[in-house]
Amino acid sequence: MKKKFTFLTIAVLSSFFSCAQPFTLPSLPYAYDALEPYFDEQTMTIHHTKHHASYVNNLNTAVAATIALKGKTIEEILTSIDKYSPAVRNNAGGHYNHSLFWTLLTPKADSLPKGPLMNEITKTFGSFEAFKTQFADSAKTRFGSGWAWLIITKEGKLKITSTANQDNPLMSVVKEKGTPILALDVWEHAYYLKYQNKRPDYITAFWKIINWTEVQKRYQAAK
Ligand code: MN3
Repeated sequence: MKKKFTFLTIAVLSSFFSCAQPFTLPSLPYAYDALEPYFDEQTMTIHHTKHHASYVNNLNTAVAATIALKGKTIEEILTSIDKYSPAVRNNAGGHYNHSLFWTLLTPKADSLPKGPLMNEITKTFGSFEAFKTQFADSAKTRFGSGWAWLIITKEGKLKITSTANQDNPLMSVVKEKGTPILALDVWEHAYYLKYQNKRPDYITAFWKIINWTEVQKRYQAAK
């Protein structure tokens, strides 16, 4: 009886582990329509259940086919991304960037950051308005698809950057590296249904739904 139980346990566990996918699509921390009227329900639904989901699926497929990727965390993959294929770069980036992006949005947004982060933004950029302008310019001028970032450099300084495609500031291949604490997706799939060609209007809407509590938390953790 005991032997049979052990055998069964091993069989169940091994089938579980052989099917288990290393990366999974995280749930959104709010409903698909919660960010209306700034980010619309249809865009949020497609963005999460189709775009983000396919980065996760493609990343899992790439991991299954690459021995060197087995057991690696997303951060470990990104910081040595130069060792892997373009498929890993695009999909590991896509998964990390979107997982972060969702947590930086909220229907209950404060209009301004508070405390040490606000002080540091003012010190670095002159004023919150100046920071906003510089971040928005970075998002507007990213040609084609990509992301705008607020990062903390290894010297502990705030810096605004942007990257192409699904690259991000953790990747070994990007010029301006750091820990991202704020991110904006400027791929057309993020705004086209509601804003069409008007990327600046989408960027204006973004300021209304930033989760500054989360940005502040990431700032404190990275310092
Ligand atoms: Mn996207």
